[in-house]
Order: sequence, then structure tokens, then C-alpha cells
Amino acid sequence: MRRLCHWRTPLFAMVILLLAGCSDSPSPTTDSDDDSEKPTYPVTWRFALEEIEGSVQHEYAMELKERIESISDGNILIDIFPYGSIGTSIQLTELAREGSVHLAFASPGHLADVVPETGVFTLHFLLSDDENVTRDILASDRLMQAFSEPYGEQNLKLLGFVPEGWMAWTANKPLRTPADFEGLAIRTMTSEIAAEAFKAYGAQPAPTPFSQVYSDLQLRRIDGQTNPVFAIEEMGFYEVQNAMTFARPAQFVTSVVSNKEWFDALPDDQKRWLKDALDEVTPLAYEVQAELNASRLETIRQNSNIRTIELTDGERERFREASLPVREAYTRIAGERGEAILEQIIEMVDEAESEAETKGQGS
Ligand code: 6CS
Repeated sequence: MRRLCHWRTPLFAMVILLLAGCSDSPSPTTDSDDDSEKPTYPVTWRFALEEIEGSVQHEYAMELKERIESISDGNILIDIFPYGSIGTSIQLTELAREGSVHLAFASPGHLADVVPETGVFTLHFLLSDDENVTRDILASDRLMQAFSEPYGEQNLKLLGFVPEGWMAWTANKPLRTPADFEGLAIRTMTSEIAAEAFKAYGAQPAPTPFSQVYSDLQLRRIDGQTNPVFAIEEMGFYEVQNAMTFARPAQFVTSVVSNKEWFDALPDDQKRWLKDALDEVTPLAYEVQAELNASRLETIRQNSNIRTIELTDGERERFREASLPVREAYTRIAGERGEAILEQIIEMVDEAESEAETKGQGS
């Protein structure tokens, strides 16, 4: 069980100074502007995580590190900064945007205040119930292209989307109907749209940094929270809650980003190494999240008396209907480009589900 304190701004400012001072990798603005200038290998890339050691993001980063160090023959080294070492999610995004870290995870639940279009991944009952369909859509070039500009405008290069498993709801009571959310103070990730998803059920959302959730639950400042099972286990949330409801409203989706100027200035061989390593790690990440979510559910069951509630199709349908107006809130916040992305995703899900059904019938 690992819990973290809440960061204060002066500490964050110190972290920026320290990262800037200890740079052993070219900064985005000084990197090989001149093609004849050869980098002095090895170079170190800093990778900031929104999760602690042992998490899906940590496993992903360790795999990426191993692969890139091998593919590049030791020319590229990766320094991993797990959650708790340099800041909250939103602060990590800032570090990536200004180039103090080269790579970072940026989850839409937080990032949507910076890149509003990403808020689409906080919408409930949008992506498929079929995890393989969702996985393929998230990995598709079509989706990556749709997000390239919105990330680019914030000096971020989108390197990939990673699903981390179904969101579960924890509280001190089962949450079987939208009425059960009435007045419930539920912690959400920090973006406006992440809160809207629960306002639609009548809840009182409390957008809060990840590091503060355990103590807020313990002190009863909030009544519940939502996260994938692996995170509920590793952050200890199940210790201070007595019911866990599985409604499968959405998968937790995160994105891997780099500083855009830094990425654009990378020599071609470094770009290729990074791409090859990412291509190898993406399929592993699906396996890792499935394994961690399953094994951590067992750990929770062994270590606590928490009730687990699986919603029926009929119960899920009531939440789906209640969630639909949030799509309007999303298009209000994310504008025309966000609306086009929403429509594109709906179309992609329809197409992929029909295709999966046809294949299923044929086999
Ligand atoms: O709830 C959160 O804020 C966090 N949850 C996970 C599973 N990953 C990172 C994110 O910041």
C-alpha cells in the first residue's frame, strides 16, 4: 500500500529547475538543428508517469526502456519518473510541454482541460463493450491522425493511446442506478468534462489529483471515486470503501506523449528506434493491463470484505441513457473539431462491431 502527499507549487517549481539543471539529453531547442551535428551517445530521455511503481504505466515504461535500449544498442537510455517523484498529472503535462521531460503519460481525464478533444475518452458508453474493438480503434492511424493537430497545438506529440482496463466505481454503498448517485461526492479526474460525466447521474463531482484521493476518502471528504481495479488496489482505495460496482461505463484510456519540438528535431535513427520500440510495447500493454486488473481483483478480495456488484445489462442501459446528454457538454467544450472526433469514433465503433459480428458468425 503506497500513498502519496499532495504537491505544492514551490516544490513543482524546484522540480522544473532540477530537471533543467540535470539535463544530459539535448533540450528541444538545442537539439540537432544542424544535421551535421552528431549527438554524443548515450543520451538519456526522461519519461514521467502518472502512476506509481508496479502500475500499468510503470510496466509499460519498463518495457519501453528495455526495448529502446536494446534497439538503439545502448545509445538511448530512459530514466523513469514514477508518480510521486515530480508532480501531479497536470504538472507532468506542463513538464512535457516545456521540454523538461521528453516523454510522459497524459490521461484525458486530466488532459482534457489542455487538449479538450481528448475529453471524448471520459464519455460513458461511447467505446465498445468489446475490448478488442476498443483496442483496435485506439491503435488505428485514423484516430491518431484525428488527434495529431489538437496535441500539436499544445506542443505535444501524440505517440499512442493505451487502454488500462474498465473503470470501476467505489463508494460505501452499491451504485446500481443513477438515483444512487444523487448527491454523492465522487472524486473525478481534474478536467471539467470528467466531472460532467457524473453530474449527469446527479452526483456532486470533486475533481481531485490522484495523490489526494486516499486521504479524502479516509477523512470522508468524498464518498466515492472511479478507477480501474489495478489502481484501486495499488492506491489502497478499497481499504477505505466498502462497495465496488462494475458498470463498465468506459475503459480508462491514457495517452503517451512527447515534447513536440524535441520530437520533431530528433535525428531520423532516434525517431525510428522510438517508433520500433513503441510498436513492440503496444500489444504487451494490453496483456499487462488484463493481467494486473485480474490479479489485483483477487488481492482486493483476499485482503478485504469489500462487496463487488456487477450490473445487469438492464441496469447498465439506464446509465447509458442518463450519460447521453454529456455528449452535448463535450461538444460545447471541445468545439467543432471535438464534435467531428466524436462522430468519427461513433462511426468507427459501429463499423468495427459489425465487422466483429460478421467474423463471429463466419467462424
Ligand atoms: O485517477 C487518476 O487520476 C489516475 N488513474 C489512473 C489509473 N492513472 C493515472 C491517473 O492520473
